[in-house]
Amino acid sequence: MQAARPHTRRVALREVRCSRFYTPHTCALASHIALEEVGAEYETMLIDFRTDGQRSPDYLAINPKGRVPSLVTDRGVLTETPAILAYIAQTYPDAGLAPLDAPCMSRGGYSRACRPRGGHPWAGGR
Ligand SMILES: N[C@@H](CCC(=O)N[C@@H](CS)C(=O)NCC(=O)O)C(=O)O
Repeated sequence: MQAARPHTRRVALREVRCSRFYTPHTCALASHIALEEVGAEYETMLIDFRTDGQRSPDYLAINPKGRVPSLVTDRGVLTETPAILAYIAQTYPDAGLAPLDAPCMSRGGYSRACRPRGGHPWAGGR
C-alpha cells in the first residue's frame, strides 16, 4: 500500500493483534488512545489525506467508505469509531473502559449506533 507507512508498537499484554488505519488530527485519535490505554499490541498504518490515501484502491478494499479509522481484527474489520471503541473495551475487559453489561455494548448496539452514518460496522460498511 503506497500511502501507508507501517510502524509497530509492541506493548503486548495479550495475544490479540490488530491493525489500525489512521490519519493524524482526526477522529482516529480516539481509537488510538483506547488501544494505548488497554496496552494492546497493534500495528498502525498511516493514511495520508494529502495524497488522497483514503481513496486508494488498497485502502478502499479495507474500508469502502474511504474514511479513517479502520481496525482490522482477527474477527473482521471495524470501520466506525463507536464500534471500534466498544470492541476494544470488550476485548480488554480488565481495563474497565466501559460498562460491558450496558445494552449499547452488544453487537446489535454497534449496528444501531453506526447504521445511520454508514453500513454495518462488521462488514466494512457494506
Ligand atoms: N462515522 C465515522 C466517521 C469517520 C470520518 O468521517 N473520518 C474522517 C476523519 S475524522 C475521514 O476519514 N475523512 C476522510 C475524507 O473525508 O475524505 C466514525 O465515527 O469513525
